[in-house]
Amino acid sequence: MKGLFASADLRPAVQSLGPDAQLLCGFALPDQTVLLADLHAVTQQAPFRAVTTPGGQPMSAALTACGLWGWHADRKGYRYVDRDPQSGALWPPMPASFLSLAQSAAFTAGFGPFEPDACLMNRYLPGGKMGLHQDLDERDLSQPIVSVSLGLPAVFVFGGLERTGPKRKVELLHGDVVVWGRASRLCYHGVLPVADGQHPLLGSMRINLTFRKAM
Ligand code: MD6
Ligand code: FE
Repeated sequence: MKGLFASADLRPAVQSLGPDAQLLCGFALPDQTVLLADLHAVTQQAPFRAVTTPGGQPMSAALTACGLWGWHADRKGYRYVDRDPQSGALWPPMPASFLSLAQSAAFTAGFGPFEPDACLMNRYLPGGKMGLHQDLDERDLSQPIVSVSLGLPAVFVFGGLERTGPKRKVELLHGDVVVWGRASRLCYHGVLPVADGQHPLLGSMRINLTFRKAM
């Protein structure tokens, strides 16, 4: 999709996606070097892995996590687990760079103190997508979701509290951060198939970090 704006530099710094939902354009860019180094270290300890949904379908995005809780999907369902099912070890600690980025993004988007205890990481290869869903496995829905996009661009679809109904489509570029909470906390959202391409730092992939207060 050709974006609405001719160049990333011409986008407004903040775009509203609805009540209590904001796109902070390029918010993570000043920290990208340390974020990518920490991402590399965390995914050495807990590598991206393919997961299968409870319905038995492979998810097109590969998954891993850091922080106290990681989100896992298998035949038994979706749930937060405190250990990496692949290694049996605790999930790697959330790097300080991740935590401070998530907290400053939540603050900038108008939320109070954000104390994420889970960072889910998804790796999309070209063609990878995420169907329309709500994030509702967290026990604490009073805290927002902070989502950081790295690598290849993707089109994010953001709807309302019902699966049907109007949706916004917005392109997420490397370094963009989306924050949604309160009135929008349970909004349906998804990611259209990632187009083929090469990102100068990440190559042929998109990585999304989502921060939540899970428990
Ligand atoms: C995105 N990700 O990749 C949006 N939700 O931009 C999600 O909505 C998401 O990556 C639940 C679990 C993992 C995710
Ligand atoms: Fe989600």
